[in-house]
Amino acid sequence: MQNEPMSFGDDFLWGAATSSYQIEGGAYEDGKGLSVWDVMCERPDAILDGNSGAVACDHYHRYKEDVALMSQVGLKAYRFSISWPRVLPEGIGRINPKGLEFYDRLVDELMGRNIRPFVTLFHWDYPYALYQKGGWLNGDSSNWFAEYARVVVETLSDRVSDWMTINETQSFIGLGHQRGLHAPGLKLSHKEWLQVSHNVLLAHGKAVQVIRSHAKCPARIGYAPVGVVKVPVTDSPADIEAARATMFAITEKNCENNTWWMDPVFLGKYPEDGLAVFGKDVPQFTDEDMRTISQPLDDFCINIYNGREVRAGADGKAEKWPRPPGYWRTNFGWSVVPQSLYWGPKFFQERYKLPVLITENGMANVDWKSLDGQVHDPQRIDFLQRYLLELQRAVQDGVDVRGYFQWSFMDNFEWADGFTRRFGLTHVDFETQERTLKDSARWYAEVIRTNGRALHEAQGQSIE
Ligand code: IFM
Repeated sequence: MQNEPMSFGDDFLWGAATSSYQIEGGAYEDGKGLSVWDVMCERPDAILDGNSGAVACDHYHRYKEDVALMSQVGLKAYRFSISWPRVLPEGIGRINPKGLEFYDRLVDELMGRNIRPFVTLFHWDYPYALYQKGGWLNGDSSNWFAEYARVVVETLSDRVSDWMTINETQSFIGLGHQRGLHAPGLKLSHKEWLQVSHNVLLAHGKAVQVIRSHAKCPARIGYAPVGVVKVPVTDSPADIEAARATMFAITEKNCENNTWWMDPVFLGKYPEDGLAVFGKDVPQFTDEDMRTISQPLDDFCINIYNGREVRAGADGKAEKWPRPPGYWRTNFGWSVVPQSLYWGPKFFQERYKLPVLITENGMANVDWKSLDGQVHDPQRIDFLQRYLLELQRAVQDGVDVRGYFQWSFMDNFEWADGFTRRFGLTHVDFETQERTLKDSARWYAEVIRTNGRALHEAQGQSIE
């Protein structure tokens, strides 16, 4: 008799994620202030299809229906973010009670359906009023974030115990402050965006201090950077070492690395190679700054979508594996590398030694409603199945993975790509706001119901 494959822990958190600007809409309602994304979307040519998140999925008004769908899928956890300018229209100072009430109701609705809320404080919709004061370049920006964190924590922490400070530092700084593609659309010099990165890391640390000191129930806190994952082409020790070494190296003057964003937070210091590569552009910092940034965290939260295959070259040095023509990619052009959910968690846990939560993973697909009224998305099912089997392999090999949040619970506003990229388990008709659970949502429901055992079946057949 075959042994049953080892399953995820009984308390494994099967979840899905969204973010405020991408789904809420209600951009000009109930006293919300402007965010940098509201303003960015006004710029001609900033958004691929010319749309904005002003209405998005209208979740601000339809959250009950959405939470009911989450319950139908059987989600155990739901990760969402708070819109800073909805809560503090000018970013600091005056509180908007109606904004806070929305999140209050959302949390109650989730808890009423036994779905554990995971709150992200910042997923990119920065208050425009603060941007006008210099935004993340301003020396006070970390204190502004701490003030905002305190307002949210005081309101929600009697029920919420899971917090993430900031989502994908690399993306909103790289795309928004270095390359000008995302809000606020800046193309800063290396010196300036590195100053932004330091201020953001300080903001993270100060928010952790605020959560620890103000939370009404015991808090678990994380921070959700992008995982820039390297996977070895074979299981040879040389290829594995090549992947590990490149995953934790900084060789280029850009945001696309792990350690500049993680070592300060988890190890209390900037990486030596990064200090050398960025050289004179590195901002001035003190020991006190590093102590603030490296507040102890409970979970290693990480967003992983893909990876890059690496091998040990003939001279022993790591090199990229040349991909064959026609390598598989999603509708966003992102490569499909399921092993990233094995090697990513494994390498990160080796280095940072915390339980792992996969806080985003998923794919953009070409999904529409078929004549039968259903949304058939076999590619997404295949993608998720392959990735989750790799995650399970990591668990089997002893990596302490506690949860997985699919991105995204529903189709939404994909930033500069507007509504052209559908990442959801739930199809949203953006004209009528009709929601339809996709085939992948039903499949995921079965994975959740069986705590992962359904991953081992393909079209009714065992794939063991
Ligand atoms: O939609 C984004 C999300 O806001 C951050 N992580 C990647 C997703 C897909 O691009």
